[in-house]
Amino acid sequence: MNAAEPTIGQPIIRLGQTESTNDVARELARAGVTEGAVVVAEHQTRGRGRDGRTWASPVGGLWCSVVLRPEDGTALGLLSLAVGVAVGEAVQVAAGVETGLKWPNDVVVGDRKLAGVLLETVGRAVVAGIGINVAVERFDGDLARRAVSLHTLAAGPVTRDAVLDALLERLARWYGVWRTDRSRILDAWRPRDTTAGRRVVVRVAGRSLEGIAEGIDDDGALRLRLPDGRAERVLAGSLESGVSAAPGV
Ligand code: BT5
Repeated sequence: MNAAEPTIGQPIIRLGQTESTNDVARELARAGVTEGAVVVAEHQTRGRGRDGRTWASPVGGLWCSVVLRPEDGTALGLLSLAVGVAVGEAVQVAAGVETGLKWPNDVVVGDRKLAGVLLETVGRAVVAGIGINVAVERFDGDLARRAVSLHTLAAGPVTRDAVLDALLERLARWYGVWRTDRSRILDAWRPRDTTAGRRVVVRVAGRSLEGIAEGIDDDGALRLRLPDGRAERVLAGSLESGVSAAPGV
């Protein structure tokens, strides 16, 4: 660790079952817990994604939330990209598995989702919720073909603690980068981008936009080329799955 890096992982609060580690971390943040506090649960009964979506959180996954207290509350879009990069690197360090990123911060292997990130603000604090399918034995419904668990990809055994250790170390590093030199986040994110050049459908504020993804802007917004040739910048939204290669790509 160097001087620019904050400490992430003190304290670590370990729970058996809880509704959502983000809710517990939000309460702790409101109560004044120090930056770097982490909540981890074995199982969440109401795990959530963005925009009220459900996050399946059975035993075997790493479900955790980290309290951050950034001095500067702007550029949270880039912070969320930085967390995605940290998750990808942690998975590589702990399990030797290469991952890609799907804007804004799904961590994917091929077209399957391995991990997700949910950033929420609580006053001036930020709670970064991270879900990684480490050893999830079974996914129900749609997820059976859209999600993937690390234990099926890694060459050897992978434990939740090994992934957590690597994650906290990588988060400290990338949070430090976010505080000091944001352009490096873009340099790390862009080579992992799995959607650049592909035809995508983006859900944004209740409507669907279709176009060709053209990577991300310097502030982390998605650049989309619409069918009529116009360029659109999408600051917050989500890519629907089922992206396909664009003609000629
Ligand atoms: C996310 O939302 O990807 C953010 C997920 C954050 C989960 C963590 S776990 C710890 C902390 N506590 C919480 O309550 N949440 C955080 P979003 O981009 O909206 O993606 C949600 C979509 O991912 C769902 O609609 C499903 O299609 C898919 N999904 C749900 N559970 C999944 C799983 N376990 N693995 C892969 N995909 C999943």
